[in-house]
Amino acid sequence: MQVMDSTIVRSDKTDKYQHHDYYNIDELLSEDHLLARDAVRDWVKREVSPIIESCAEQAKCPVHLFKGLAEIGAFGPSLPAKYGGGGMDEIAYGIIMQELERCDSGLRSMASVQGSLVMYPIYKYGNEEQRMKYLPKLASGEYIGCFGLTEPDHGSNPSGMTTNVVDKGDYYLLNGAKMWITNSPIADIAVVWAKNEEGKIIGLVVEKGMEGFSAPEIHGKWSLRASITGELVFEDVKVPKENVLPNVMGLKGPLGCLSKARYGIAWGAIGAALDCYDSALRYSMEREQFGKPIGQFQLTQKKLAEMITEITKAQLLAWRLGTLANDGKASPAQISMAKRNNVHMALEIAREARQIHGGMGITNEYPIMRHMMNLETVLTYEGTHDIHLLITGYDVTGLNAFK
Ligand code: TGC
Ligand code: FAD
Repeated sequence: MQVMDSTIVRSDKTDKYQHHDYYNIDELLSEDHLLARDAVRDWVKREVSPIIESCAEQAKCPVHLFKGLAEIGAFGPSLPAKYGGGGMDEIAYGIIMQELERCDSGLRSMASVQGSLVMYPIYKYGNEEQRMKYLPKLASGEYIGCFGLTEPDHGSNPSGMTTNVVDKGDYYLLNGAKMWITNSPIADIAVVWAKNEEGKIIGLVVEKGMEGFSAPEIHGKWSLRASITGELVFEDVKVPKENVLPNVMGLKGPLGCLSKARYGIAWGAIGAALDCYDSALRYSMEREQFGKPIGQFQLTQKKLAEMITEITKAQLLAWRLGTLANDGKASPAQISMAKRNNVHMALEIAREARQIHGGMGITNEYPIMRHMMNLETVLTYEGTHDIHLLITGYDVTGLNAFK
């Protein structure tokens, strides 16, 4: 059982976040969606909001929260209950990610990686033995997982990866390195993508403690500071053959997981935007200059009105994507459009909200700079802003800019 790091400080400030639903989008949600959202919001306000600034300031991942995240059903909300998932639909998954990222993108990352990038591939591409071995432990937070696709020399272009396996009869010999891996230094298992001797990409579950496997931490991040990031280094690691995910081969394996996680980010980023908007709206009522609240000036109103307009558009995009996903009809390109639009929207809103807060906007009194810095990562990981644009470009023209 992980206990809270004693250097993390609990603030006595109250999380005053109010619910903003300009287009009555709640009416599109079911009772189950609303219950799931309220449970996550209550937990976040109670357990995470009071410590998140301290975690970010000290670059400490609140590892003790894995169990709590499991209890509120944040790991694999739309995976089958038989394997420890929530058995809910894709909109419930989205709304849970939104509530987590309303607090911090790093908190949402903890859940995205565990549910969509570790549990999902084991569920989708693994055999029954692998599912029963790993999924319940991941769902309960007993195991922490990570996902290794990116390499030092292959980020946007994972098909160029050089991490590789050689068949040694009863095991595979794994060599190579992965870079920028969320949770790697604290992970019990890593879902790793590597090329076999035919140059085909396969997925393997690498376990902590295997000889030749290490996961050093990457330090010095000014973004996603409450999330831990590291490398994965494989030096002649003997991976038993039963750890290979048997039901997928090729880049579509990891990209299929990314579709799941990018979908969650399309919802999650709205949470960060809502938190910035909420703070800016309240501040604009409280802060007076020239004898009146700054919210009374037309230029402040323009900012606030544009913020809620963009948030509302993003909410509708996410909701429609959710209904398509529930019918199994959300295409990777549609997911790319929503991830790209909603993350960029959130980053722009964080910048406008910072201006409304004036000098106070750069302090840790308000969540704005933390969200803004986090969103710089969110704009880049899971496919950069420009890569998603090129995916849309390919989809509408049929012409592939990557080849
Ligand atoms: P391409 O030839 O287009 O595709 C190869 C195969 O994959 C299929 N496919 C997909 N399948 C499912 N979902 C998707 N989103 C898919 N996109 C493509 C495709 O149909 C094809 O299948 P098949 O059967 O024909 O073999 O591949 P390409 O090499 O040209 O690459 C295309 C490109 C550039 C779009 C792709 O490489 C890409 O998306 N690059 C971005 C890399 C990326 O997003 N990396 C993310 C790393 S993980 C991460 O950031 C986690 S952050 C975690 C946290 O939240 O903390
Ligand atoms: P590059 O691919 O080198 O891109 C640099 C710039 O070039 C970008 O602006 C990009 O858009 C542009 N560019 C590249 N190709 C093209 C092109 N064809 N046309 C136009 N522009 C182009 N990865 C994992 O596998 N697992 C994780 O858990 C994970 N977690 C992460 C956590 C953090 C905090 C960060 C920062 C990253 C994480 N990543 C993870 C890696 C992330 O997915 C990559 O950073 C991302 O895919 C971009 O790769 P890169 O950083 O190598 O940038």
